[in-house]
Amino acid sequence: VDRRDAKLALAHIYVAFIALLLGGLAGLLQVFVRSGQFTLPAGINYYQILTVHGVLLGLILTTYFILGFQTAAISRTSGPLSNKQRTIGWVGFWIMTIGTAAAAIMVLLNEASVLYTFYAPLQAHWIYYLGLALVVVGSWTVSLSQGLRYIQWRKENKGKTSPLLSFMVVVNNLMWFVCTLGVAAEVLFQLLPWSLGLVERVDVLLSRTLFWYFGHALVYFWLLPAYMIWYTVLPKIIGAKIFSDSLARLAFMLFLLFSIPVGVHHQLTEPGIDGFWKFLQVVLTFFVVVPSLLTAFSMFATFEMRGRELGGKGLFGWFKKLPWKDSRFLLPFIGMVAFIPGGAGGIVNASYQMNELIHNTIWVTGHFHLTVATTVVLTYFGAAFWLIPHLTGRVLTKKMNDLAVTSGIMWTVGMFIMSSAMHIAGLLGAPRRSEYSTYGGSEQAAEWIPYQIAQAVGGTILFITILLIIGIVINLIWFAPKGEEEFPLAELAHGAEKTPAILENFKLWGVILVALILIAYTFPIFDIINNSPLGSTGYKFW
Ligand code: HAS
Repeated sequence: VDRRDAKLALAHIYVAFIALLLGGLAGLLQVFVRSGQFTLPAGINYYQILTVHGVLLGLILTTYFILGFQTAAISRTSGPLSNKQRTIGWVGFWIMTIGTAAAAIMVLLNEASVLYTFYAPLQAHWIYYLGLALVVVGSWTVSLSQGLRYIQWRKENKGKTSPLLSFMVVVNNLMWFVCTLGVAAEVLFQLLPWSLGLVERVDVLLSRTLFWYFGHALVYFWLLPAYMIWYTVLPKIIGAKIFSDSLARLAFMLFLLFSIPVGVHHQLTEPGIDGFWKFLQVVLTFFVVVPSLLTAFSMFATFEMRGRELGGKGLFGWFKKLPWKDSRFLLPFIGMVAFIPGGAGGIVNASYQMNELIHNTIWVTGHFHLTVATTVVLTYFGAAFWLIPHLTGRVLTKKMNDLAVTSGIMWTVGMFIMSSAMHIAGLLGAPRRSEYSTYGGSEQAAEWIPYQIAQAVGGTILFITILLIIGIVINLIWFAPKGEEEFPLAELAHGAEKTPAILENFKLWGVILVALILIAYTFPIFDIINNSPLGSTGYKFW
Protein backbone atom coordinates (compact mmCIF):
# COMPACT_ATOMS: atom_id res chain seq x y z
CA VAL A 1 0.00 0.00 0.00
CA ASP A 2 1.26 3.47 -0.91
CA ARG A 3 2.76 5.23 2.15
CA ARG A 4 0.47 8.24 1.84
CA ASP A 5 -2.62 5.98 1.61
CA ALA A 6 -1.27 4.00 4.55
CA LYS A 7 -1.44 7.15 6.70
CA LEU A 8 -5.08 7.68 5.80
CA ALA A 9 -5.92 4.04 6.50
CA LEU A 10 -4.02 4.10 9.80
CA ALA A 11 -5.80 7.25 11.02
CA HIS A 12 -9.09 5.34 10.76
CA ILE A 13 -7.67 2.27 12.46
CA TYR A 14 -6.35 4.32 15.41
CA VAL A 15 -9.83 5.71 16.09
CA ALA A 16 -11.28 2.19 15.80
CA PHE A 17 -9.00 0.83 18.51
CA ILE A 18 -9.58 3.80 20.84
CA ALA A 19 -13.30 3.07 20.43
CA LEU A 20 -12.63 -0.59 21.28
CA LEU A 21 -10.94 0.32 24.55
CA LEU A 22 -13.56 2.82 25.73
CA GLY A 23 -16.53 0.85 24.43
CA GLY A 24 -15.16 -2.31 26.04
CA LEU A 25 -14.86 -0.53 29.39
CA ALA A 26 -18.50 0.52 29.12
CA GLY A 27 -19.41 -3.11 28.37
CA LEU A 28 -17.59 -4.27 31.49
CA LEU A 29 -19.50 -1.78 33.65
CA GLN A 30 -22.76 -2.98 32.14
CA VAL A 31 -22.32 -6.66 32.86
CA PHE A 32 -21.35 -5.72 36.41
CA VAL A 33 -24.51 -3.65 36.85
CA ARG A 34 -26.68 -6.42 35.44
CA SER A 35 -25.11 -8.97 37.77
CA GLY A 36 -26.60 -7.03 40.69
CA GLN A 37 -23.21 -6.82 42.42
CA PHE A 38 -22.31 -3.29 41.40
CA THR A 39 -23.87 0.18 41.29
CA LEU A 40 -22.63 2.88 38.95
CA PRO A 41 -20.89 5.69 40.84
CA ALA A 42 -21.32 9.47 40.57
CA GLY A 43 -24.88 9.40 39.33
CA ILE A 44 -23.92 7.75 36.03
CA ASN A 45 -26.98 6.40 34.32
CA TYR A 46 -27.14 2.76 33.04
CA TYR A 47 -28.51 3.89 29.67
CA GLN A 48 -25.69 6.38 29.32
CA ILE A 49 -23.18 3.54 29.61
CA LEU A 50 -25.23 1.34 27.30
CA THR A 51 -25.28 4.14 24.70
CA VAL A 52 -21.50 4.60 24.99
CA HIS A 53 -21.04 0.84 24.54
CA GLY A 54 -23.36 0.48 21.54
CA VAL A 55 -22.28 3.65 19.74
CA LEU A 56 -18.55 3.14 20.20
CA LEU A 57 -18.47 -0.55 19.33
CA GLY A 58 -21.44 -0.90 16.98
CA LEU A 59 -21.06 2.33 15.05
CA ILE A 60 -17.60 3.87 15.55
CA LEU A 61 -15.21 0.89 15.83
CA THR A 62 -16.86 -0.79 12.86
CA THR A 63 -17.22 2.20 10.54
CA TYR A 64 -13.68 3.42 11.12
CA PHE A 65 -12.11 -0.02 10.82
CA ILE A 66 -14.06 -0.76 7.64
CA LEU A 67 -13.18 2.52 5.95
CA GLY A 68 -9.51 2.22 6.98
CA PHE A 69 -9.30 -1.37 5.76
CA GLN A 70 -11.10 -0.52 2.53
CA THR A 71 -8.79 2.44 1.81
CA ALA A 72 -5.82 0.07 2.14
CA ALA A 73 -7.60 -2.58 0.06
CA ILE A 74 -8.34 -0.18 -2.81
CA SER A 75 -4.81 1.22 -2.76
CA ARG A 76 -3.38 -2.33 -2.78
CA THR A 77 -5.56 -3.68 -5.59
CA SER A 78 -6.50 -0.71 -7.82
CA GLY A 79 -3.34 1.32 -7.18
CA PRO A 80 -2.46 4.41 -5.08
CA LEU A 81 -5.11 7.10 -4.68
CA SER A 82 -4.53 10.30 -6.62
CA ASN A 83 -3.81 13.42 -4.55
CA LYS A 84 -7.37 14.59 -5.11
CA GLN A 85 -8.86 11.24 -4.08
CA ARG A 86 -6.67 11.15 -0.98
CA THR A 87 -7.68 14.68 -0.01
CA ILE A 88 -11.34 13.68 -0.33
CA GLY A 89 -10.56 10.73 1.97
CA TRP A 90 -9.00 13.01 4.59
CA VAL A 91 -11.89 15.47 4.41
CA GLY A 92 -14.27 12.56 5.07
CA PHE A 93 -12.15 11.33 7.96
CA TRP A 94 -12.25 14.72 9.67
CA ILE A 95 -15.99 15.22 9.10
CA MET A 96 -16.57 11.82 10.73
CA THR A 97 -14.24 12.60 13.58
CA ILE A 98 -15.82 15.98 14.36
CA GLY A 99 -19.23 14.26 14.30
CA THR A 100 -17.99 11.49 16.60
CA ALA A 101 -16.60 14.02 19.09
CA ALA A 102 -19.84 16.04 19.08
CA ALA A 103 -22.00 12.95 19.64
CA ALA A 104 -19.62 11.64 22.32
CA ILE A 105 -19.74 14.90 24.30
CA MET A 106 -23.55 14.79 24.35
CA VAL A 107 -23.57 11.18 25.56
CA LEU A 108 -21.05 11.99 28.29
CA LEU A 109 -23.21 14.90 29.42
CA ASN A 110 -26.15 12.47 29.67
CA GLU A 111 -27.97 14.49 27.01
CA ALA A 112 -28.18 11.56 24.60
CA SER A 113 -28.84 8.32 26.47
CA VAL A 114 -30.87 7.01 23.57
CA LEU A 115 -28.86 3.87 22.71
CA TYR A 116 -27.13 3.08 19.45
CA THR A 117 -30.47 2.67 17.68
CA PHE A 118 -31.54 6.23 18.66
CA TYR A 119 -35.04 6.13 17.09
CA ALA A 120 -38.05 7.92 18.63
CA PRO A 121 -39.63 8.11 21.18
CA LEU A 122 -36.34 8.47 23.07
CA GLN A 123 -35.09 11.98 22.42
CA ALA A 124 -31.52 13.27 22.46
CA HIS A 125 -29.94 16.69 22.26
CA TRP A 126 -29.88 17.93 18.64
CA ILE A 127 -26.07 18.01 18.70
CA TYR A 128 -26.05 14.22 19.10
CA TYR A 129 -28.13 13.76 15.95
CA LEU A 130 -26.05 16.31 14.10
CA GLY A 131 -22.88 14.50 15.20
CA LEU A 132 -24.20 11.17 13.90
CA ALA A 133 -25.30 12.84 10.65
CA LEU A 134 -21.73 14.11 10.24
CA VAL A 135 -20.41 10.59 10.80
CA VAL A 136 -22.64 9.38 7.95
CA VAL A 137 -21.75 12.27 5.62
CA GLY A 138 -18.05 11.79 6.41
CA SER A 139 -18.32 8.06 5.66
CA TRP A 140 -19.90 8.86 2.26
CA THR A 141 -16.98 11.16 1.54
CA VAL A 142 -14.35 8.52 2.41
CA SER A 143 -16.28 5.96 0.33
CA LEU A 144 -16.33 8.43 -2.54
CA SER A 145 -12.53 8.58 -2.59
CA GLN A 146 -12.46 4.77 -2.83
CA GLY A 147 -15.15 4.70 -5.52
CA LEU A 148 -13.31 7.29 -7.62
CA ARG A 149 -10.15 5.16 -7.57
CA TYR A 150 -12.15 2.14 -8.73
CA ILE A 151 -13.73 4.16 -11.57
CA GLN A 152 -10.27 5.35 -12.59
CA TRP A 153 -9.08 1.72 -12.71
CA ARG A 154 -11.97 0.72 -14.92
CA LYS A 155 -11.33 3.60 -17.30
CA GLU A 156 -7.66 2.69 -17.54
CA ASN A 157 -8.41 -1.03 -18.04
CA LYS A 158 -11.40 -1.09 -20.37
CA GLY A 159 -12.92 -4.53 -20.91
CA LYS A 160 -10.96 -6.18 -18.09
CA THR A 161 -12.44 -7.70 -14.94
CA SER A 162 -11.67 -5.41 -12.01
CA PRO A 163 -9.62 -6.64 -9.02
CA LEU A 164 -11.93 -8.72 -6.84
CA LEU A 165 -11.16 -6.91 -3.59
CA SER A 166 -11.76 -3.48 -5.16
CA PHE A 167 -15.06 -4.70 -6.57
CA MET A 168 -16.10 -5.93 -3.11
CA VAL A 169 -15.24 -2.57 -1.55
CA VAL A 170 -17.40 -0.77 -4.09
CA VAL A 171 -20.37 -3.10 -3.51
CA ASN A 172 -20.12 -2.56 0.25
CA ASN A 173 -19.95 1.22 -0.20
CA LEU A 174 -22.90 1.21 -2.55
CA MET A 175 -24.97 -0.78 -0.09
CA TRP A 176 -23.91 1.62 2.68
CA PHE A 177 -24.87 4.66 0.64
CA VAL A 178 -28.34 3.35 -0.24
CA CYS A 179 -29.13 2.17 3.28
CA THR A 180 -27.92 5.32 5.02
CA LEU A 181 -30.42 7.34 2.98
CA GLY A 182 -33.10 5.93 5.33
CA VAL A 183 -31.41 7.02 8.52
CA ALA A 184 -30.44 10.36 6.96
CA ALA A 185 -34.14 11.00 6.20
CA GLU A 186 -35.07 10.03 9.76
CA VAL A 187 -32.49 12.39 11.26
CA LEU A 188 -33.14 15.32 8.90
CA PHE A 189 -36.93 15.25 8.72
CA GLN A 190 -37.85 13.85 12.12
CA LEU A 191 -35.22 13.77 14.85
CA LEU A 192 -33.44 17.07 14.26
CA PRO A 193 -36.57 19.24 13.85
CA TRP A 194 -38.12 17.48 16.87
CA SER A 195 -35.10 17.91 19.14
CA LEU A 196 -34.78 21.54 18.07
CA GLY A 197 -38.41 22.08 19.07
CA LEU A 198 -39.48 22.96 15.50
CA VAL A 199 -42.11 20.22 15.52
CA GLU A 200 -43.93 19.07 18.61
CA ARG A 201 -44.30 15.37 17.83
CA VAL A 202 -42.97 12.77 15.41
CA ASP A 203 -44.39 9.47 14.23
CA VAL A 204 -42.58 6.78 16.21
CA LEU A 205 -43.43 3.97 13.80
CA LEU A 206 -42.09 5.94 10.86
CA SER A 207 -38.93 6.73 12.77
CA ARG A 208 -38.38 3.05 13.58
CA THR A 209 -39.15 1.97 10.03
CA LEU A 210 -36.65 4.43 8.55
CA PHE A 211 -34.10 3.33 11.12
CA TRP A 212 -34.49 -0.38 10.32
CA TYR A 213 -34.41 0.28 6.58
CA PHE A 214 -30.85 1.31 7.45
CA GLY A 215 -30.30 -0.94 10.46
CA HIS A 216 -30.30 -4.36 8.90
CA ALA A 217 -28.11 -3.39 5.97
CA LEU A 218 -25.82 -1.88 8.61
CA VAL A 219 -25.10 -5.39 9.91
CA TYR A 220 -24.05 -6.49 6.43
CA PHE A 221 -21.89 -3.38 6.09
CA TRP A 222 -20.05 -4.81 9.11
CA LEU A 223 -20.04 -8.34 7.72
CA LEU A 224 -18.89 -7.77 4.15
CA PRO A 225 -15.35 -6.62 5.03
CA ALA A 226 -15.03 -9.87 7.00
CA TYR A 227 -16.16 -11.72 3.85
CA MET A 228 -13.58 -9.75 1.83
CA ILE A 229 -10.91 -11.10 4.17
CA TRP A 230 -12.31 -14.63 4.05
CA TYR A 231 -12.51 -14.73 0.26
CA THR A 232 -9.32 -12.91 -0.75
CA VAL A 233 -6.87 -13.04 2.17
CA LEU A 234 -7.37 -16.38 3.95
CA PRO A 235 -6.68 -18.53 0.85
CA LYS A 236 -3.31 -16.80 0.49
CA ILE A 237 -2.45 -17.33 4.18
CA ILE A 238 -3.10 -21.06 3.89
CA GLY A 239 -1.26 -21.24 0.55
CA ALA A 240 -4.37 -21.76 -1.58
CA LYS A 241 -6.00 -19.85 -4.43
CA ILE A 242 -9.44 -18.31 -4.88
CA PHE A 243 -11.36 -21.07 -6.55
CA SER A 244 -14.13 -18.95 -8.04
CA ASP A 245 -14.04 -15.22 -8.62
CA SER A 246 -17.60 -15.33 -10.02
CA LEU A 247 -19.04 -17.02 -6.97
CA ALA A 248 -17.51 -14.40 -4.67
CA ARG A 249 -18.87 -11.57 -6.82
CA LEU A 250 -22.27 -13.18 -7.01
CA ALA A 251 -22.40 -13.47 -3.20
CA PHE A 252 -21.63 -9.76 -2.88
CA MET A 253 -24.23 -8.76 -5.46
CA LEU A 254 -26.84 -10.84 -3.63
CA PHE A 255 -25.98 -8.96 -0.45
CA LEU A 256 -26.40 -5.68 -2.29
CA LEU A 257 -29.87 -6.72 -3.44
CA PHE A 258 -31.23 -8.37 -0.32
CA SER A 259 -29.66 -6.49 2.59
CA ILE A 260 -31.95 -3.51 2.46
CA PRO A 261 -35.53 -4.64 1.77
CA VAL A 262 -35.58 -6.77 4.94
CA GLY A 263 -35.54 -4.22 7.78
CA VAL A 264 -39.12 -4.95 8.81
CA HIS A 265 -37.96 -8.28 10.31
CA HIS A 266 -36.86 -6.12 13.25
CA GLN A 267 -40.44 -4.89 13.56
CA LEU A 268 -42.40 -8.12 13.40
CA THR A 269 -44.13 -7.42 16.71
CA GLU A 270 -45.13 -3.87 15.78
CA PRO A 271 -48.70 -2.95 15.06
CA GLY A 272 -49.21 -0.55 12.17
CA ILE A 273 -47.38 -2.56 9.52
CA ASP A 274 -49.63 -4.89 7.58
CA GLY A 275 -48.93 -8.62 7.96
CA PHE A 276 -48.43 -8.99 4.21
CA TRP A 277 -45.40 -6.67 4.19
CA LYS A 278 -43.94 -8.43 7.19
CA PHE A 279 -44.38 -11.73 5.36
CA LEU A 280 -42.75 -10.36 2.21
CA GLN A 281 -39.74 -9.03 4.08
CA VAL A 282 -39.36 -12.28 5.99
CA VAL A 283 -39.24 -14.11 2.64
CA LEU A 284 -36.59 -11.66 1.41
CA THR A 285 -34.69 -12.22 4.66
CA PHE A 286 -34.44 -15.89 3.83
CA PHE A 287 -32.97 -14.89 0.46
CA VAL A 288 -30.23 -12.92 2.22
CA VAL A 289 -29.17 -16.11 3.99
CA VAL A 290 -28.19 -17.59 0.59
CA PRO A 291 -24.96 -15.61 0.00
CA SER A 292 -23.78 -16.57 3.51
CA LEU A 293 -24.39 -20.21 2.75
CA LEU A 294 -22.56 -19.84 -0.59
CA THR A 295 -19.67 -18.35 1.37
CA ALA A 296 -19.73 -21.09 4.00
CA PHE A 297 -19.58 -23.88 1.44
CA SER A 298 -16.94 -22.28 -0.76
CA MET A 299 -14.64 -21.38 2.14
CA PHE A 300 -14.99 -24.83 3.62
CA ALA A 301 -14.16 -26.32 0.21
CA THR A 302 -11.06 -24.11 -0.11
CA PHE A 303 -9.82 -25.21 3.31
CA GLU A 304 -10.43 -28.88 2.57
CA MET A 305 -8.76 -28.77 -0.84
CA ARG A 306 -5.68 -27.10 0.60
CA GLY A 307 -5.53 -29.53 3.55
CA ARG A 308 -5.66 -32.48 1.13
CA GLU A 309 -3.00 -30.91 -1.09
CA LEU A 310 -0.77 -30.83 1.98
CA GLY A 311 -1.29 -34.56 2.47
CA GLY A 312 -4.28 -34.65 4.82
CA LYS A 313 -5.86 -38.12 4.54
CA GLY A 314 -9.28 -39.50 5.42
CA LEU A 315 -12.46 -37.61 6.20
CA PHE A 316 -10.93 -35.00 8.50
CA GLY A 317 -7.14 -35.49 8.08
CA TRP A 318 -6.94 -32.28 6.01
CA PHE A 319 -8.17 -30.32 9.01
CA LYS A 320 -4.91 -30.89 10.91
CA LYS A 321 -2.89 -29.44 8.04
CA LEU A 322 -4.28 -25.92 8.38
CA PRO A 323 -2.03 -23.25 9.99
CA TRP A 324 -3.63 -23.21 13.44
CA LYS A 325 -0.77 -21.30 15.05
CA ASP A 326 -1.06 -18.37 12.63
CA SER A 327 -3.23 -15.66 14.20
CA ARG A 328 -3.98 -14.26 10.72
CA PHE A 329 -5.81 -17.51 9.99
CA LEU A 330 -7.01 -18.68 13.39
CA LEU A 331 -8.96 -15.59 14.45
CA PRO A 332 -11.01 -15.29 11.24
CA PHE A 333 -11.55 -19.05 11.28
CA ILE A 334 -13.01 -18.93 14.79
CA GLY A 335 -15.16 -16.08 13.51
CA MET A 336 -16.52 -18.33 10.75
CA VAL A 337 -17.29 -21.13 13.15
CA ALA A 338 -19.12 -18.69 15.46
CA PHE A 339 -21.23 -17.69 12.48
CA ILE A 340 -22.79 -21.14 12.37
CA PRO A 341 -24.73 -20.68 15.67
CA GLY A 342 -24.87 -16.91 15.07
CA GLY A 343 -26.46 -17.33 11.65
CA ALA A 344 -28.76 -20.10 12.89
CA GLY A 345 -29.91 -17.71 15.63
CA GLY A 346 -30.59 -15.13 12.93
CA ILE A 347 -32.84 -17.60 11.15
CA VAL A 348 -34.72 -18.16 14.42
CA ASN A 349 -35.10 -14.39 14.81
CA ALA A 350 -36.41 -13.99 11.30
CA SER A 351 -39.01 -16.73 11.71
CA TYR A 352 -42.21 -14.91 12.55
CA GLN A 353 -43.50 -17.23 15.26
CA MET A 354 -40.17 -17.77 16.98
CA ASN A 355 -39.54 -14.04 16.90
CA GLU A 356 -42.52 -13.66 19.26
CA LEU A 357 -40.57 -15.63 21.84
CA ILE A 358 -37.20 -13.93 21.59
CA HIS A 359 -38.02 -10.36 20.59
CA ASN A 360 -36.74 -7.80 23.10
CA THR A 361 -35.19 -10.51 25.24
CA ILE A 362 -31.48 -10.75 25.90
CA TRP A 363 -31.38 -13.62 23.35
CA VAL A 364 -31.09 -10.89 20.69
CA THR A 365 -28.07 -9.44 22.50
CA GLY A 366 -26.58 -12.95 22.52
CA HIS A 367 -27.24 -13.21 18.76
CA PHE A 368 -25.37 -10.08 17.90
CA HIS A 369 -22.49 -10.81 20.23
CA LEU A 370 -21.96 -13.98 18.19
CA THR A 371 -22.38 -12.32 14.81
CA VAL A 372 -20.85 -8.88 15.04
CA ALA A 373 -18.80 -9.22 18.23
CA THR A 374 -17.32 -12.61 17.32
CA THR A 375 -17.58 -13.42 13.61
CA VAL A 376 -16.95 -9.90 12.39
CA VAL A 377 -14.72 -8.50 15.09
CA LEU A 378 -12.43 -11.54 15.37
CA THR A 379 -11.92 -11.35 11.61
CA TYR A 380 -11.08 -7.64 11.93
CA PHE A 381 -8.59 -8.38 14.72
CA GLY A 382 -6.99 -11.18 12.68
CA ALA A 383 -6.61 -8.71 9.80
CA ALA A 384 -5.40 -5.84 11.99
CA PHE A 385 -2.48 -7.97 13.16
CA TRP A 386 -0.99 -8.00 9.63
CA LEU A 387 -2.54 -4.79 8.30
CA ILE A 388 -1.17 -2.46 10.99
CA PRO A 389 2.46 -3.58 10.60
CA HIS A 390 2.03 -3.56 6.82
CA LEU A 391 0.96 0.08 7.06
CA THR A 392 3.51 1.15 9.68
CA GLY A 393 6.45 -0.60 7.99
CA ARG A 394 6.98 -3.10 10.81
CA VAL A 395 6.54 -6.86 11.22
CA LEU A 396 4.36 -9.15 13.29
CA THR A 397 6.95 -11.09 15.31
CA LYS A 398 6.44 -14.69 16.44
CA LYS A 399 6.00 -13.49 20.03
CA MET A 400 3.27 -11.03 19.05
CA ASN A 401 1.65 -13.66 16.85
CA ASP A 402 1.53 -16.05 19.81
CA LEU A 403 -0.03 -13.34 21.98
CA ALA A 404 -2.50 -12.68 19.19
CA VAL A 405 -3.43 -16.38 19.11
CA THR A 406 -3.92 -16.25 22.89
CA SER A 407 -6.14 -13.18 22.54
CA GLY A 408 -8.28 -15.03 19.97
CA ILE A 409 -8.71 -18.00 22.28
CA MET A 410 -9.51 -15.78 25.30
CA TRP A 411 -12.04 -13.81 23.24
CA THR A 412 -13.70 -17.06 22.20
CA VAL A 413 -13.92 -18.34 25.78
CA GLY A 414 -15.26 -15.01 27.12
CA MET A 415 -17.76 -14.64 24.33
CA PHE A 416 -18.88 -18.27 24.56
CA ILE A 417 -19.68 -17.87 28.26
CA MET A 418 -21.33 -14.47 27.85
CA SER A 419 -23.32 -15.13 24.75
CA SER A 420 -24.50 -18.63 25.76
CA ALA A 421 -25.75 -17.16 29.05
CA MET A 422 -27.54 -14.43 27.12
CA HIS A 423 -29.22 -16.91 24.77
CA ILE A 424 -30.43 -19.11 27.63
CA ALA A 425 -31.59 -16.22 29.83
CA GLY A 426 -33.40 -14.81 26.80
CA LEU A 427 -35.31 -18.05 26.34
CA LEU A 428 -36.24 -17.84 30.03
CA GLY A 429 -37.73 -14.42 29.31
CA ALA A 430 -35.01 -12.03 30.54
CA PRO A 431 -35.45 -8.65 28.83
CA ARG A 432 -32.63 -6.90 27.00
CA ARG A 433 -31.66 -3.30 27.74
CA SER A 434 -32.65 -3.36 31.39
CA GLU A 435 -30.84 -2.84 34.66
CA TYR A 436 -30.64 -5.41 37.42
CA SER A 437 -33.98 -5.98 39.10
CA THR A 438 -35.65 -8.75 41.09
CA TYR A 439 -38.98 -7.56 39.69
CA GLY A 440 -40.57 -7.48 43.13
CA GLY A 441 -39.21 -10.91 44.11
CA SER A 442 -40.57 -12.67 41.02
CA GLU A 443 -39.62 -16.36 40.77
CA GLN A 444 -39.05 -16.10 37.05
CA ALA A 445 -36.64 -13.17 37.45
CA ALA A 446 -34.71 -15.16 40.08
CA GLU A 447 -33.95 -17.78 37.41
CA TRP A 448 -32.08 -15.19 35.35
CA ILE A 449 -29.60 -14.18 38.04
CA PRO A 450 -27.06 -17.05 37.61
CA TYR A 451 -26.97 -16.29 33.89
CA GLN A 452 -26.40 -12.61 34.61
CA ILE A 453 -23.46 -13.54 36.80
CA ALA A 454 -22.12 -15.78 34.01
CA GLN A 455 -22.39 -12.77 31.66
CA ALA A 456 -20.27 -10.77 34.08
CA VAL A 457 -17.63 -13.54 34.12
CA GLY A 458 -17.56 -13.66 30.30
CA GLY A 459 -17.53 -9.87 30.08
CA THR A 460 -14.56 -9.66 32.45
CA ILE A 461 -12.55 -12.13 30.35
CA LEU A 462 -13.43 -10.07 27.28
CA PHE A 463 -12.26 -6.85 28.85
CA ILE A 464 -8.93 -8.40 29.86
CA THR A 465 -8.60 -9.62 26.26
CA ILE A 466 -9.24 -6.10 24.97
CA LEU A 467 -6.33 -4.87 27.10
CA LEU A 468 -4.14 -7.57 25.59
CA ILE A 469 -5.24 -6.67 22.06
CA ILE A 470 -4.57 -2.97 22.66
CA GLY A 471 -1.10 -3.96 23.92
CA ILE A 472 -0.43 -5.91 20.69
CA VAL A 473 -1.71 -3.01 18.57
CA ILE A 474 0.56 -0.53 20.41
CA ASN A 475 3.48 -2.84 19.79
CA LEU A 476 2.65 -3.09 16.08
CA ILE A 477 2.35 0.69 15.75
CA TRP A 478 5.43 1.83 17.67
CA PHE A 479 7.67 -0.96 18.91
CA ALA A 480 7.72 -3.97 16.56
CA PRO A 481 10.92 -4.37 14.50
CA LYS A 482 11.00 -2.43 11.24
CA GLY A 483 10.50 -4.49 8.11
CA GLU A 484 7.95 -5.47 5.51
CA GLU A 485 4.79 -7.29 6.52
CA GLU A 486 2.84 -8.72 3.61
CA PHE A 487 -0.71 -7.66 2.65
CA PRO A 488 -1.74 -11.22 1.77
CA LEU A 489 -3.87 -11.47 -1.35
CA ALA A 490 -4.70 -14.73 -3.05
CA GLU A 491 -4.59 -15.28 -6.80
CA LEU A 492 -7.31 -16.89 -8.80
CA ALA A 493 -6.98 -20.65 -9.23
CA HIS A 494 -5.69 -21.87 -12.60
CA GLY A 495 -8.48 -23.00 -14.82
CA ALA A 496 -11.09 -21.00 -12.93
CA GLU A 497 -13.89 -19.99 -15.28
CA LYS A 498 -13.92 -16.48 -16.75
CA THR A 499 -15.99 -14.02 -14.70
CA PRO A 500 -19.13 -13.04 -16.61
CA ALA A 501 -19.20 -9.29 -17.30
CA ILE A 502 -22.79 -9.11 -16.07
CA LEU A 503 -21.56 -9.47 -12.50
CA GLU A 504 -19.92 -6.08 -12.79
CA ASN A 505 -22.87 -4.37 -14.44
CA PHE A 506 -23.77 -1.98 -11.63
CA LYS A 507 -26.55 -0.35 -13.66
CA LEU A 508 -28.45 -3.61 -13.97
CA TRP A 509 -28.07 -4.59 -10.30
CA GLY A 510 -28.86 -1.02 -9.26
CA VAL A 511 -32.20 -1.15 -11.09
CA ILE A 512 -33.12 -4.48 -9.45
CA LEU A 513 -32.10 -3.08 -6.06
CA VAL A 514 -34.28 0.02 -6.44
CA ALA A 515 -37.20 -2.13 -7.63
CA LEU A 516 -36.91 -4.44 -4.62
CA ILE A 517 -36.74 -1.51 -2.21
CA LEU A 518 -39.77 0.13 -3.80
CA ILE A 519 -41.77 -3.11 -3.63
CA ALA A 520 -40.82 -3.81 -0.02
CA TYR A 521 -41.11 -0.30 1.39
CA THR A 522 -43.37 2.02 -0.63
CA PHE A 523 -46.70 0.71 0.62
CA PRO A 524 -45.69 0.20 4.24
CA ILE A 525 -44.34 3.76 4.44
CA PHE A 526 -47.36 5.28 2.72
CA ASP A 527 -49.59 3.31 5.09
CA ILE A 528 -47.69 4.49 8.15
CA ILE A 529 -47.84 8.12 7.08
CA ASN A 530 -51.49 7.89 6.09
CA ASN A 531 -52.60 6.20 9.29
CA SER A 532 -50.43 8.24 11.61
CA PRO A 533 -52.54 8.86 14.74
CA LEU A 534 -50.60 12.04 15.39
CA GLY A 535 -51.11 13.53 11.98
CA SER A 536 -47.71 14.92 12.83
CA THR A 537 -46.28 14.25 9.42
CA GLY A 538 -48.85 16.54 7.86
CA TYR A 539 -49.18 14.41 4.72
CA LYS A 540 -51.94 12.19 3.36
CA PHE A 541 -51.50 9.97 0.34
CA TRP A 542 -55.04 8.67 -0.11
FE1 HAS B 1 -29.12 -10.44 12.99
C1 HAS B 1 -31.13 -8.73 15.25
C2 HAS B 1 -31.88 -11.92 11.64
C3 HAS B 1 -27.15 -11.99 10.61
C4 HAS B 1 -26.50 -8.40 13.86
N1 HAS B 1 -28.87 -8.88 14.31
C5 HAS B 1 -29.80 -8.34 15.15
C6 HAS B 1 -29.21 -7.27 15.89
C7 HAS B 1 -27.91 -7.14 15.47
C8 HAS B 1 -27.70 -8.18 14.48
C9 HAS B 1 -26.89 -6.11 15.92
O1 HAS B 1 -34.91 -11.53 11.71
C10 HAS B 1 -29.91 -6.45 16.99
C11 HAS B 1 -30.43 -5.14 16.52
C12 HAS B 1 -31.07 -4.41 17.69
O2 HAS B 1 -30.31 -3.77 18.46
O3 HAS B 1 -32.28 -4.52 17.88
N2 HAS B 1 -29.45 -11.75 11.46
C13 HAS B 1 -30.65 -12.24 11.08
C14 HAS B 1 -30.48 -13.15 9.95
C15 HAS B 1 -29.14 -13.18 9.67
C16 HAS B 1 -28.51 -12.28 10.61
C17 HAS B 1 -31.53 -13.92 9.24
N3 HAS B 1 -27.21 -10.26 12.38
C18 HAS B 1 -26.60 -10.98 11.37
C19 HAS B 1 -25.24 -10.52 11.21
C20 HAS B 1 -25.06 -9.51 12.12
C21 HAS B 1 -26.30 -9.36 12.84
C22 HAS B 1 -24.27 -11.07 10.20
C23 HAS B 1 -23.87 -8.66 12.41
C24 HAS B 1 -22.76 -8.70 11.75
N4 HAS B 1 -31.10 -10.38 13.39
C25 HAS B 1 -32.07 -11.02 12.69
C26 HAS B 1 -33.39 -10.62 13.19
C27 HAS B 1 -33.18 -9.71 14.22
C28 HAS B 1 -31.74 -9.57 14.32
C29 HAS B 1 -34.72 -11.06 12.74
C30 HAS B 1 -34.26 -8.99 15.05
C31 HAS B 1 -34.60 -9.73 16.27
C32 HAS B 1 -35.61 -8.95 17.10
O4 HAS B 1 -36.76 -9.41 17.19
O5 HAS B 1 -35.28 -7.88 17.62
C33 HAS B 1 -28.47 -13.96 8.54
O6 HAS B 1 -27.68 -13.11 7.74
C34 HAS B 1 -27.66 -15.12 9.01
C35 HAS B 1 -27.17 -16.00 7.86
C36 HAS B 1 -25.99 -16.82 8.24
C37 HAS B 1 -25.91 -18.14 8.23
C38 HAS B 1 -24.64 -18.82 8.69
C39 HAS B 1 -23.68 -19.18 7.56
C40 HAS B 1 -22.44 -19.74 8.16
C41 HAS B 1 -21.21 -19.34 7.84
C42 HAS B 1 -20.07 -19.96 8.60
C43 HAS B 1 -19.06 -20.59 7.72
C44 HAS B 1 -18.11 -21.44 8.48
C45 HAS B 1 -17.19 -22.24 7.92
C46 HAS B 1 -16.26 -23.02 8.77
C47 HAS B 1 -17.00 -22.40 6.46
C48 HAS B 1 -27.03 -19.00 7.83
C49 HAS B 1 -20.91 -18.34 6.78
C50 HAS B 1 -16.85 -24.34 9.04
C51 HAS B 1 -15.86 -25.14 9.69
C52 HAS B 1 -16.15 -26.02 10.64
C53 HAS B 1 -15.12 -26.93 11.11
C54 HAS B 1 -17.49 -26.17 11.24
